[in-house]
Amino acid sequence: MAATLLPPQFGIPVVDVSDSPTRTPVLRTMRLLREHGPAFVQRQHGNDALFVSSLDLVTELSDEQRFAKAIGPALENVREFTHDGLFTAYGDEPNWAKAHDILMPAFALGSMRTYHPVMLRVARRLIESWDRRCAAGRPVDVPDDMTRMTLDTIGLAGFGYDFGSFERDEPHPFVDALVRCLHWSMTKLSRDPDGDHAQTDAAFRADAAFLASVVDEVIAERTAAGAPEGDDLLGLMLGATHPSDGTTLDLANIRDQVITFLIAGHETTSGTMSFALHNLVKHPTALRLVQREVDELWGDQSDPEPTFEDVGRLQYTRQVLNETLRMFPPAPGFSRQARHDTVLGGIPMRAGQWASVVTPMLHRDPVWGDNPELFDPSRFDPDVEAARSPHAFKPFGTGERACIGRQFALHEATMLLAMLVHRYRLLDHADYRMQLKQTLTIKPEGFTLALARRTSAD
Ligand code: MNH
Repeated sequence: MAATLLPPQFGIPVVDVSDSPTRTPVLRTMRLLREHGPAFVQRQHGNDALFVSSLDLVTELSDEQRFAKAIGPALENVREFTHDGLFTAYGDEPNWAKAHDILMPAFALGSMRTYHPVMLRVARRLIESWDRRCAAGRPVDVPDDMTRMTLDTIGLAGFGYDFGSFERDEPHPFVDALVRCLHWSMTKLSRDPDGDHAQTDAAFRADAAFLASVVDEVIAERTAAGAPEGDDLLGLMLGATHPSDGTTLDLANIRDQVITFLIAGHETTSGTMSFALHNLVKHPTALRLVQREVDELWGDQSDPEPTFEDVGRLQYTRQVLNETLRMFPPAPGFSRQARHDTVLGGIPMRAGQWASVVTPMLHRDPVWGDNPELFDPSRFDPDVEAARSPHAFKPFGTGERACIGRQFALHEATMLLAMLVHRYRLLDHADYRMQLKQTLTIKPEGFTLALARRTSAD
């Protein structure tokens, strides 16, 4: 059934979607914003959510004096299995500031130097696996392999734990359980409140318990090895004291942080890589430009050894990733709540009331010009970017609760994308048509590529 338009509140359209279930809520919200935007209230089984998309409204919401991160209904559900871990902690929960202060140094740009060798090692696992596929003339499943790569990377770089995903035919069971937990968090939002959900909830609790058990194994492996030191995330969590009060994180919170980082550290980066490869195979001119950039660095070496500094030189490759994050932000929204009674673009808001930014629509605001559906990495030429409002591009959220792992993700993705483009001809053998899969984050479902090794003539 179609969504029902109700009388507006404060001039804002109200749309009831209770009777129009969908597997991709973000596409429905995008469609409703195109029709009724830049702000509308979506009502579902009596619960209202204010969605916004314009640069003006997002600029207001980004004002940290007036607004703060909100744990909206979707994150409340994720909180069921990550509690007060960094991503789902309320701003005033003591563990947020504590963990933030302890872990920040691990995410400064300089720390990427430490992670670089591990990221390279995992990138090579992916390449070995793709070489075998390539030799066998079999296509690769892009999102599955990107998930293998990013999970192994955060496991090894953050926690010294090897998921060994490329030695498995199926995804690591952690990934399956995680995807089901995220799916539960999303579908719980549109549930019929009168239905019986006992079985679904029991299955969710079993999955959440399994995630916790994997994490306990990760921690046990480290503590069994003796002194829990080390300058990776887990070492910091177990050993580092808070810079001002000298306390450490407690074990229950460490478990929540590890789950948080294993999730946040791989789902979105994997989606970014998959969408980026999609954009490149669909846009040969951009692909050529990436090839030119990597060839300038690595020539026709068959196994280049990308250095930390090389990754910083991959300016155009980075622009391809930014443009990909504009069109397909894998975390397609975030929520903000009023710190005190205020007015948002004419909409009165009470203290604590929240609004959700629909990032893919912000990224199609008129500030992006007349052809927002056009993939065009030159939008991120440094001078073009400098002339644009910083609030027009928010794939990593905003303010003090913005993504802590941004540099980590971009270093990992830039290096891998460059290595893949350098090594392979990417063949869109199935003429892939974009089919979004949403679990909370989004990915291109069923995207496969055929591969051939590049020769110097390509
Ligand atoms: Mn990440 C917060 C997107 C990669 C760890 N991340 C956020 C937010 C967005 C986001 C959006 C803010 C959500 C909100 O306001 O409610 N993250 C991304 C994207 C990528 C990404 C698009 C990849 C591309 N994130 C990573 C990686 C890590 C990570 C990699 C860890 C290694 N992210 C986090 C954590 C938070 C976060 C932790 C919560 C930070 C906080 O609230 O203090």
